[in-house]
Amino acid sequence: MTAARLIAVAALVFGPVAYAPGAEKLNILFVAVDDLRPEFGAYGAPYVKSPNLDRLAARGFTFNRAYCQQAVCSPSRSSLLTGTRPDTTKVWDLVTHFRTALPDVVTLPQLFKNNGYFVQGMGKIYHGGYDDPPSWSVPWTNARRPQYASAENKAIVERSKAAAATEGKKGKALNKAARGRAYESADVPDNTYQDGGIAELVIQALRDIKAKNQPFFLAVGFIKPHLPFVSPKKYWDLYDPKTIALAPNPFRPKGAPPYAVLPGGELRAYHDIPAGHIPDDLARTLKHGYYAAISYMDAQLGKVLDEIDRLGFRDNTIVVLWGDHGWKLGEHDAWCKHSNVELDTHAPLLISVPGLATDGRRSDALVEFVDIYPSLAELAGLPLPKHLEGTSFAPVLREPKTRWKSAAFSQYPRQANGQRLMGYSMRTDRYRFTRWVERDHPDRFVAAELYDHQIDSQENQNIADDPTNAALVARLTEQWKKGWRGAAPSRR
Ligand SMILES: [Ca+2]
Repeated sequence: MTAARLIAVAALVFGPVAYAPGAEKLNILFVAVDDLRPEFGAYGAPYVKSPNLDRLAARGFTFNRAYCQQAVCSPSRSSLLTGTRPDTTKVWDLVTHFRTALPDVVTLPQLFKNNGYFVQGMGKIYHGGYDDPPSWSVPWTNARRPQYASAENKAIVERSKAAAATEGKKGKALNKAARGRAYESADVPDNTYQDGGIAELVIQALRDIKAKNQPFFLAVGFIKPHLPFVSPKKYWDLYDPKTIALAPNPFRPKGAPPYAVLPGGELRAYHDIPAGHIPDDLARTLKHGYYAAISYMDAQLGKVLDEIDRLGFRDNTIVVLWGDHGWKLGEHDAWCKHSNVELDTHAPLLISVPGLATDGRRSDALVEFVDIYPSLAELAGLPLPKHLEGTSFAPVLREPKTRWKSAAFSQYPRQANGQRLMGYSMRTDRYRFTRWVERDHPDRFVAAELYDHQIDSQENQNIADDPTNAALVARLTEQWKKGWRGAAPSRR
């Protein structure tokens, strides 16, 4: 009997063969979720129905305090996928490709491809139309679906498109103006919308991969709960709108510069959304739609996890899931992302690793999305490229209370008072400390924000200018100047 046969027989008799380092390459299922903030079951919010995210957390590991490097799609994703920070990718907006500044960078999927993996991407991985062909073994694919299913929204889109055309808008500008409502509940099957189509593509891809007998890295990008909050009615029906609580702090952080938090222009691009304060009834409908969109995406994730189990991949596949940044649902009288506040920079990160006893464990360690690249590489036993700017969090998975990073860093650019600014934000165990500087002269200080999470977890009161905090601000400024390099854990 051959060794392979012996193992197969042993597997039949004793159950799945446990992963032993070096014996077999671990597969990676890499799941990106667009605009998912850490408000669902696994993050202590049981009123959001997320049985499959919670299932992943129960079999894996939950990072309570993971931070994106810039709270908007492309900058966050470009940073995560290259393992470098926005000041290195030079991607601070939605129109720049990271290959402009980093033409030869080896991305995370590309590293796996270069090391003998079959690497495939589907759905929203890189932002919008900015694909990266060197990342994949086969061309990236997507499930194209109409954005809306309801006759009402389709009619609104047609009307706004016609109006925009008479204003002389063309091409991208025309498409941008053709928006329906910010939400939709339609009695339609899951695969009417894109994420249902993605789940079908992924299931087929996993079956095809099963036949290849090659380790795989499969990147899956779900686009909900990104705006518009469209999902089948059955997911809306999981919630009673009367029980949906509105944000407890509908005001801007007191004492913060006016540009620190903006009202959320992205939401206002949708039909019938007022420019100023969102009335309570509409706010409740929007939150209802956001939660329903999470539940819809969650059900698609469940189909993928079921297929992983059915095909016998569970015991040799790392599953990692991240939301690309946080979101404000009326907190600070604001909506969407696009800032340095905790609600925008704090994002979900779940991972299950065969062979590590991660089941249901969690950690308060400060980790950054730039750490995901070196972590997956280390867990799969691949060599770490030299260009990386994060630290593998594998030691935290082994020991959740391990002494870890002293801070996590995010940033956000702003145009204010005719000046180009960059806010560099540092989250320590207790504080969020942000310094706004001139973008073209980072040594020129403009303003500071300081929030004490021990007494102000919602960041409602900027205490940077309080004279009694002068020594604290001086100490945090010193730490801030050392930046991410100064915050790295010492690894034995
Ligand atoms: Ca996003």
